[in-house]
Formats: sequence, C-alpha cells, structure tokens
Amino acid sequence: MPDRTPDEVLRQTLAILAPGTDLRDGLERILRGRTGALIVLGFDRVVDSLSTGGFALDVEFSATRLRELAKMDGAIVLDRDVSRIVRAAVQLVPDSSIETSESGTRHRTAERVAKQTGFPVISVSQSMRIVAVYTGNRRYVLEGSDAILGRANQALQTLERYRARLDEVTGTLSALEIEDLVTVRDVCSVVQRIEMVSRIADEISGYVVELGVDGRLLSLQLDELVGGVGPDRELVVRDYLEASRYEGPLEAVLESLAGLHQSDLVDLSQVARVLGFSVGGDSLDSAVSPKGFRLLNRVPRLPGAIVERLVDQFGDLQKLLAASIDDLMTVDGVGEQRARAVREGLSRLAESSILE
Ligand code: 3AT
Ligand code: 3AT
Ligand code: MN
Repeated sequence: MPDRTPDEVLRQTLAILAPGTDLRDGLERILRGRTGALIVLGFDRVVDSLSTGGFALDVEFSATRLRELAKMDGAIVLDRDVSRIVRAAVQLVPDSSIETSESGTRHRTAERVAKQTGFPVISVSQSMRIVAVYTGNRRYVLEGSDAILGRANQALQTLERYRARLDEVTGTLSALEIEDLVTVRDVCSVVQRIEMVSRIADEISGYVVELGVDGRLLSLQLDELVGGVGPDRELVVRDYLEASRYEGPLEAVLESLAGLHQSDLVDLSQVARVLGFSVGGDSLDSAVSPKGFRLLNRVPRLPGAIVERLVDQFGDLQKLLAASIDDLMTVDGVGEQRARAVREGLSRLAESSILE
C-alpha cells in the first residue's frame, strides 16, 4: 500500500476495526469465546504463496462466521475491504528470516506476515486475551473504549485551554494589525498556538477513529473546539510571508511548521526561523505589516477570489483600511454593494478589536 504514511495506514486499519463495525463485533465474540485468531486483512499472490493447507471459502463476511471459523486452528484470510472471507484454517509460512520480536507462533507469524505482505494482520491472543494489529513494522494493541475515552477526555481539556489561549493571542493580533503595530513576536505567537491546537486536535481525531460509534460525542466536541483554526493557519502565514525573507511555496512553510519538534515549537524564535524571519538579537520585536488575508476573510459573504484581488490591488491591510468605497470599486468583481460590505466589515472589525 504505497503513498500512505505508516500513521495513515494504522489509522485506516483502526477505523476498519473500530467499535460498531462487523469486524470488531467478530473479534469481541472471539475474545468472549476464549479462543484466539490470526486474521490477514487482504489477499493477493503473496498471501497465496505463504498459505498452505486450510480451505477456500469466498463467502460474505459476518461476525458470527468469523467467530465460528476462529474455533479451528490456523489463520483466516479476508479480502481488503473486509467484505468476504477468502480462506480459513490456513497455515501461514512467512519468510523465517524476517525479524520478529514476538514470542509464540501465532504472534510471530502475524508480525512476519504483516511485514512480508504489506497487509494488516490481526492476532487475538488466547492466552493473553488481547487483540493486536500489525501494520508494517508496527504493533498496536486494541484497547477498550473506556480506556481510550479517559485519555481522549484529558486531551480534550488540554485542547480547551489551548484554544482559549489561541483566541486571546489572535484577538491581540487583530487589534495590532488594525493599528499597524504588529511585531514578529505577535505573528509567531499566533502561529505557534495554532500549531499546538492542531496537534492536540489531531491526537483526538485519532481517538475518534479508534472509538468508532463510541466516539460520536467526542467528535462533536472536537469539531466545536477546532472550528476555524484550519483556515487561519494558512491565512496568517500568507499575511506575513512576504514580510519575511522566506522564498518558496506556502505548502513548504506549512509542512515545516508541522514538522517542528515539540521542544522547538515552544520557542518563538524557532517558529520565526521557519517562517523565514531573521532571528537573534531583538529581531522578534521588529515591526511587520500584514497583507490582510485573515481579516478580509472575516468579512461576511466575501468570496475568496475577491479577497485575493483586493489584496493584490491594494498591497496590504493598511491601504485596504484607508480605501474609500470608490477605491474599492475599482477592483474587478466589486460593485457598490460589495464595496460597502467590505468597508463596513473592516470598520466593524476595527471597532471590535480596539486594544485594551
Ligand atoms: P493438536 O492435535 O491440537 O495438539 P494441531 O496440529 O491441531 O495439534 P495446533 O495448530 O493446534 O496443532 O498447534 C498447537 C501448538 O503446537 C501451537 C504451537 O505452540 C505448536 N506448534 C505448531 N506448529 C509449530 C511450529 N511450526 N513450530 C513450533 N511450534 C508449533
Ligand atoms: P496465544 O497468545 O497463545 O493465543 P501464541 O503465539 O502462543 O498465541 P501458539 O503457539 O499457542 O501461539 O499457537 C496458537 C494457535 O495459533 C495455533 C494456530 O491455530 C495458530 N497459529 C500459530 N502459528 C500459525 C501459523 N503459522 N499459521 C496459522 N496459524 C497459526
Ligand atoms: Mn500459546
């Protein structure tokens, strides 16, 4: 399975196995029945070549069938989208030179088959009563929803604090932008806080995937707490990229930000460095001016294409704030009504973000 990072592969596999799915139901039945299982999630020539014995089935997948077949020795092979049971009671003979850190023939086989075929492999341990998933080089032990929810709720509390702090620094940035008093430090604080919120939100979406039907409430809470953060990340960066000495595509900056190590993210000068600002001395206190993308996006009912043209024509936020209705109407696609909307929208933003 190319083009997907190990994280993505694991996450997709956890979605297939999440509470509420037939596969999870089948695994729970196997656990309750106190038998074990070895299940390959995919069938191709490689899997075929590792299989001996057993029998071909090719029947529709169901949780009860999985549980019955697991009573026999050997492995069960499903197709990739878990819609059919392809084989049962198969003995798998993977390449024995593939490293495995497991003990026990079932778990050693699971790890090797996952590495050799690229398909996820599930082992249900009869002796330890746990379900483990092997994807590539990873082993992930499934947990009950209660345990996951406990961690998810802790993360949610952290997210709530981070979000409150983000809203604070964002409000400050808006006020400073209106007054043209922004420093590199203010920009970096917002970018830093957006990144922190995104990271914890990403962790929580992992829990949402893993929880399946048990994660519905969590998913709603998450959506509410991260609303609007995604677009802001790009808008802030675009507002200041020209002011910094960064040369290169926007995507590359966003990627470097996402790649910043946790210990560097807390350091504003590291964030400044990624954004292309010069660092050292008191450079964090140097003045910068925004293009105006972020504030224009807060003007209601203003299409993205018009925002682009406005910034293009006026050059920066201060000039936009100084523009008259007539000035604004010189922009392609801006009639009198829209010009008024922009004027009023910006004035309202200016009034509501007066510095304390
Ligand atoms: P029983 O009649 O149930 O004892 P079986 O042929 O059904 O034998 P199982 O598949 O139930 O065998 O395996 C039972 C145990 O035998 C599991 C494992 O600890 C051991 N075993 C099976 N194959 C191997 C092997 N290739 N190498 C080491 N141990 C093996
Ligand atoms: P438990 O934690 O005891 O479930 P284990 O790793 O100790 O797993 P065992 O050697 O006890 O594994 O074997 C248990 C069963 O696992 C026996 C057989 O049904 C299945 N199994 C083990 N190796 C293979 C294999 N190579 N192919 C298919 N099934 C296997
Ligand atoms: Mn055993």
